[in-house]
Amino acid sequence: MSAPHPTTLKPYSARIELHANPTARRILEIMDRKKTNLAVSVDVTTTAEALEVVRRVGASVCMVKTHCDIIEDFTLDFANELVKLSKQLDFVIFEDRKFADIGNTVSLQYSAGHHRIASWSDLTNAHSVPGPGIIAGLSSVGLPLGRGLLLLAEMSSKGSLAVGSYTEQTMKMARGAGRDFVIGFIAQNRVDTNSGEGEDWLIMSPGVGLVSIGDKLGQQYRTPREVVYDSGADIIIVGRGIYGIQGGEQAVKDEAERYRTEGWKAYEERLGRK
Ligand code: S5P
Repeated sequence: MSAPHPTTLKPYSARIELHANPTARRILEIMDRKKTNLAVSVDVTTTAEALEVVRRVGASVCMVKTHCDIIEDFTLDFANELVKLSKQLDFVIFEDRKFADIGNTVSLQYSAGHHRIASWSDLTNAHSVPGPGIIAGLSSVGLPLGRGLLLLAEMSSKGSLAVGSYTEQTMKMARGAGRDFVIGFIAQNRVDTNSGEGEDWLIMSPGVGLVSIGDKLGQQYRTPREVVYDSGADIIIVGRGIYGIQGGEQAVKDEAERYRTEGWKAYEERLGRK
């Protein structure tokens, strides 16, 4: 086993001061305050269902992840309600938009259109494939609003091309852009190798499940412990494992707590490696 990445030995609370970006600071503050490294992905197709899931899981999470383009009755009133809940229940909103175009186009996709993502989402993400202009375009909209950006350095799906030198180049692109807007990565591993003193990135990993090992469409799952302890990720992102559980309202709430407990236990265990 190689030595653990130094960032994984620091408590979330000690990493707050290493970030200037307000969204990154808020995420770490919430994680520390609520003792949770769980993000729930609310991949349902109506606003009523989405708000219901958020109300059930809100107390257990540091973040709620959305795909606003799958919600058939999306309105800005819904977004405002989500923002209200994010304040009441203390979590950050992450619109998983996976931008992937030239800077000018993504700046419009982020600020305008039906969804006006930048107006309500604290965090969003982008593929690195178009080059650094994508960061500049999104930053021109998001930075003045205090928003944050993650780059997709790796993916959880089988056969992903985001591996090896693609992942390395993505990391380099983030470093080149600076940490005022890019705050971390969607990745399966601690891709921030050779970090300098005070250089801190948030690693968020989807593809997390306690029961299932995958789906029929290439998704691959690992347990919270594998993700947080073995691979050193900071946040686990869970979708169907929580909102898809059978058994009604209480079951969803209980399952979120179960993932929160597992994720936190793995984090405490990794701190003990010192
Ligand atoms: O590599 C990735 C990146 C993301 S953001 N793999 C993923 O699965 N995701 C997202 O995480 C995906 O779009 C979905 O919203 C969530 C995983 O959902 P689950 O139901 O499989 O847990």
